Amino acid sequence: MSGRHSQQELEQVRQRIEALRKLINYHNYRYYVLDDPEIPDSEYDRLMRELQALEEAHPEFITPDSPTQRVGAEPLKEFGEVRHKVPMLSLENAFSDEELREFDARVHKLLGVEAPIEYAAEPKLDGLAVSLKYEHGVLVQGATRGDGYRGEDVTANVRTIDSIPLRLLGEEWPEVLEVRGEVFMPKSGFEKLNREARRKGEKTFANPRNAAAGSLRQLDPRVTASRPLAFFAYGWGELSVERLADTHSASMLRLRDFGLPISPELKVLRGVEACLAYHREMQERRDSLDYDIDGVVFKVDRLDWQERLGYVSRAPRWAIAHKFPAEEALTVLRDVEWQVGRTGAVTPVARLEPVQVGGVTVKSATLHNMDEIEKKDIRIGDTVYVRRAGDVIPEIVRVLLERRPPNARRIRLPKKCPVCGSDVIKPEGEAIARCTGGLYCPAQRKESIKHFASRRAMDIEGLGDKLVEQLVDKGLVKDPADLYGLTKEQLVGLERMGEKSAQNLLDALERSKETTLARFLYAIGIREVGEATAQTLARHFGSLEAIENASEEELQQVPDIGPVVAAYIAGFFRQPHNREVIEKLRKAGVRWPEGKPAPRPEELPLHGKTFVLTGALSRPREEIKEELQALGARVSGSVSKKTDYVVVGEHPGSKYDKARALGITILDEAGLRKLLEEARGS
Ligand code: I6G
Repeated sequence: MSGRHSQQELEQVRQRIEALRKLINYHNYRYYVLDDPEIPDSEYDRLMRELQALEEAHPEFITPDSPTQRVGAEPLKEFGEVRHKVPMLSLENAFSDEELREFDARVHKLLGVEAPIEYAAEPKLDGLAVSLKYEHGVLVQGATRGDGYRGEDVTANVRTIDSIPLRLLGEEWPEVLEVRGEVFMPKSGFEKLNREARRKGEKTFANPRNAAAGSLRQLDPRVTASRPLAFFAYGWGELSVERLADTHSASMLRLRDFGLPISPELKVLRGVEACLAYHREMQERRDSLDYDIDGVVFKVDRLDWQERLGYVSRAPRWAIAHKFPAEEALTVLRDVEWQVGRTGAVTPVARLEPVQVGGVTVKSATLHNMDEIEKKDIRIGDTVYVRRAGDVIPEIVRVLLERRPPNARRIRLPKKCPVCGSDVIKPEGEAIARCTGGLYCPAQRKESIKHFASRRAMDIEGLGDKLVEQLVDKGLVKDPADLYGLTKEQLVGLERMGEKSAQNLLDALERSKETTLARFLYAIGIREVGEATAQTLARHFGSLEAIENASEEELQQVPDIGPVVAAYIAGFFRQPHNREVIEKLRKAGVRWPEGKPAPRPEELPLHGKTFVLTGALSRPREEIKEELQALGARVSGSVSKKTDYVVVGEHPGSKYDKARALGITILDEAGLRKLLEEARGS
């Protein structure tokens, strides 16, 4: 007997702990490596909680490779040094089709082979190369590439990356296995991280690569754990066996069987023309991938041939990175204009000498805010590098100082709002400057009315941006409630507005009065209250009155609402002006069912449905994803037999082919719109 527990009971606990760890590791593999989860998140969380509870009661059974032990280490003073037994080399680059053909010709010549060569191909991720060392199947060390011979010991940090297994699956792995690959930040995670940082007035990252590097090189692993990092293996270093397989591609599949994520785009191609076609395909699909890539890597697939080819200086002769042409261009910054948004944010927009960037003419670019302008030392008249990445707004990367003309002008934040003349303020420590005009400012008024009328808010059909601008400019509408007082006579006097369209608009206004609390909360434009937060608020409180009267502490009890958002909500309802507009709206007949809590997750119309988005879509992916998630759907990055719908834009890639092969329902954008409308019951 040992204390309160008999030996037999302890053995049972130990066995259950062991079984739970195995189960959790297996489900991690299904989720991160195969992207084909077998169980819902709630069930996974339940297994984790059970393991945590058992380990808390029996700390003697905790091992470092337990899935509960990802974040444990205390902050470091500095990183230790790791010597790479097998150097982490770099790759030679090809910048054109011609250079790739030359590489292939060289391989043929050195090997003395005439038949087409088989190459393993995969995208080159724009992340950070790392080495992960496993001994007896347990992760014992993580290191950066450093100078190729010595890197930094980032073990505590790589342990926090959920897709990196702490213990390998199965029993087939070699005793020592050093895996090499790329740590990166998915674009969706990067956007979310920056959105949060902006909301808190904190520093944002310039791009996913910087965000990944900044997150991995943190002395406090808890910070790394809070960042959405991911990992794909691309090769190996030290091995206690001679080989994992006879080819590179088969070796990669073995790594995948051990539980390590590899690129889903890995392919074996025969001959250089197939490689060039793959390069073109990946370039077309580049924007639709959830991670940044800057080219593709080709490796001679046969390992015996790799050995014969060997190395030159610091790069293998059997591999090459075929880079994409830069999506950056030089142009001149002609002027800066200031735009005023719905919440009064005064944002600088660069007016540029038109320039072609990656096949698109760019005339303007975002300058983000004054801090960015100062950090990059941008002046009017400067020659600047403009970057266009995917469907994001082009941005100015840096200035070519040697071309600065003597009359270059400093950019100054206007003291007065360019639209209404109210003071512009930039609170200490915040990056964003704001017009203090509130709804007195026509720009804020226009934007808040456009938002109020938009499809996902009050859904007032026929009230487009141009019409809102006319209504505000003519003084017919000062706040959203004024919309419901418009008369046919007033409308018919407007540009491009006949009797019929005026009547249609009045009918649409009438229809919009019947709404839901969540839509109404979203429509009134409280800062940081998007669709999802509005739904959570509505579900939690059930009535507008309860939200209006909630204290900041009570608001913080709602899932996902922190102190900043709680302060915005409470502040909004403290403003007499806002309460008056709400009262006016209610008097005009705007109504919603109250008292009833909104649906629970399992009652949402798309609960349990998995969607995959592919190809170039007409709206930002993040926006579509949020709409789907607000209706209860899951959005996944890859197609499997568990996928219910694949939404296809232009130039879809292999996900489309896979969906067709698996007989999964395929939707174009119109089909998606219809499905969303049906789900919303609108
Ligand atoms: O930096 C790299 C990125 C991707 C690589 C690499 C890779 O394969 C997909 N492969 C090797 C062999 C090396 N660096 C040295």
